[in-house]
Amino acid sequence: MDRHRAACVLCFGWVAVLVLSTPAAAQSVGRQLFDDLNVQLLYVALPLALLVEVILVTAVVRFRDNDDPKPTASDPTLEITWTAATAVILVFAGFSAYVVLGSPYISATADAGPAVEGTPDEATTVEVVAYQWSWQMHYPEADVTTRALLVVPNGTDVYLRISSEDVVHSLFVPAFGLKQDAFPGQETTALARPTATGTHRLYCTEFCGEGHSRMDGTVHVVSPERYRTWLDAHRGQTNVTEPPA
Ligand SMILES: [Cu+2]
Repeated sequence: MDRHRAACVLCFGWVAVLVLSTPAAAQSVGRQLFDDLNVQLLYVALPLALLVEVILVTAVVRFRDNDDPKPTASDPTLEITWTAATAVILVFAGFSAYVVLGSPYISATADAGPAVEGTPDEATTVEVVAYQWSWQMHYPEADVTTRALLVVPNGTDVYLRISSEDVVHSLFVPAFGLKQDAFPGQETTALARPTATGTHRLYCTEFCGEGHSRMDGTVHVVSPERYRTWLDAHRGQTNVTEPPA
């Protein structure tokens, strides 16, 4: 009966972990990569954790009144098995992570450039300047400058060129799984490809002074048509805070 109950608890725990670990729907290609990796690693980690717990509990229960413990005997087969199994698991975890880290949507570098070089219409470039304590986004193609407002077209590569005017800041858009530091006098880059329209928050995630907690903003993912209309409506303007209609 006790064994039955333990099995029930284990099954329930398994389901609870799976349900609780299911993240909100990803809003960008990069975030989807992170979420998928998380699930893959979870499927490996969960059975392992359960196996270890079962062995532990079994050993504790079964040998709780053992007055005559025997020294551990060598068992080459068992040792080779667990070493090989561990190696396979580590290679799997390393390979999965490497594939994700190699994606330009996770680690865009200066040379990654707009992902679709030569076809600028398909990549939106936004120059993001962080300062104490807000964000300035500049859209070079229409000379639009916004304050704490990032408007991006859905389904398009958005190439961010990030820098800072004063101290170190960091741009964080959780819905995109995007986080990139902003340094004074140096440019960092990030690439995002939104996969759904919607409104999200962006934050500074590097403590940068007394106004740090106010250093947030909004991200509007809109259809390419609405994006175009919004951009044209504000051509040449600065300090735009009005989101697309
Ligand atoms: Cu900051």
